[in-house]
Amino acid sequence: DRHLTLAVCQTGPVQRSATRAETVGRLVHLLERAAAAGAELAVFPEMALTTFFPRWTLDESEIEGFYEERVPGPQTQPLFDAARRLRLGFALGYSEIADEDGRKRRFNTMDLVDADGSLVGRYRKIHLPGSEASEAGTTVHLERRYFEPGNLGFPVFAYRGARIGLALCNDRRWPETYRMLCLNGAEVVLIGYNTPAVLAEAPTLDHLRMFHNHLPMQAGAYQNTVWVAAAAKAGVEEGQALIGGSCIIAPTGEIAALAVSVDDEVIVHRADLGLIDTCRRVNFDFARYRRPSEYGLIAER
Ligand code: CDT
Repeated sequence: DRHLTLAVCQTGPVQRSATRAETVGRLVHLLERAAAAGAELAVFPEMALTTFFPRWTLDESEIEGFYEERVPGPQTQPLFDAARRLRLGFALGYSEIADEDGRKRRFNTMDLVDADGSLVGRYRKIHLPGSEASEAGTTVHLERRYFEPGNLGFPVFAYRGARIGLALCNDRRWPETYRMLCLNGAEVVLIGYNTPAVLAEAPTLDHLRMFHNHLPMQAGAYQNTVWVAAAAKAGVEEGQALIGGSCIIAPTGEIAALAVSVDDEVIVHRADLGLIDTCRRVNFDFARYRRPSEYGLIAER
């Protein structure tokens, strides 16, 4: 009888004027609410500490303050102290600046933190959407200007006896993300996202934004027999509307819990990890039925 009580800590917007201390304070409060609801693992959004700055074209001097040089740092320490006090681990998305290969490298990162506040593992976003420079007729989304693609693969980490994978925003739309995590043994996939409610390049798809949020996560959960817990940064941030729809999805593909606001909100579900085996018995006995020898093209192109 294996269970893990998951909490998704959705946040409302983080405006550019917000201080790190204010934002970290909001996250601590959400973690306290998650702990009070019995959560054993919580997930925060992508870039949870700052506004989604890739919506602007900024120069080097303007972007510095959006990145973390180390986590925990002086301003983020209260969140790690809260984890230890509450005995509740979490996944946190943030912008990372790392000294690697003799240069400064920037990644869109998510850390998994243990219930004692120590680092369990790190993921760096692989699928970076948007462009390097703003393009006429499209919603400005410059992740490719501000980040390099992740270089840590799709790692899976042990947490309280469960196997946890991490993914960030656009990663959730790609089947390869879930399959790689599944093949690495994931039982739970934690996701953070910042998703504009409308895209200038495709107004005819506006009514599908929430459908296209849930569709790939439900399919990813079902086809890979994993639990998915996904946290939005939602609401109107610097004049741009971001979707909510944070959710916890079972390996059956069912949405087990769903946020109803576009503000700070905690949703909780006691995830039955045994359901993974049931779903594997029904159809997805991967070792028995998959035919990797026929799938080579997927890794070639
Ligand atoms: N943050 C992030 O990856 N957002 C993307 C929007 C891309 S719009 C060019 C998403 O897939 O939701």
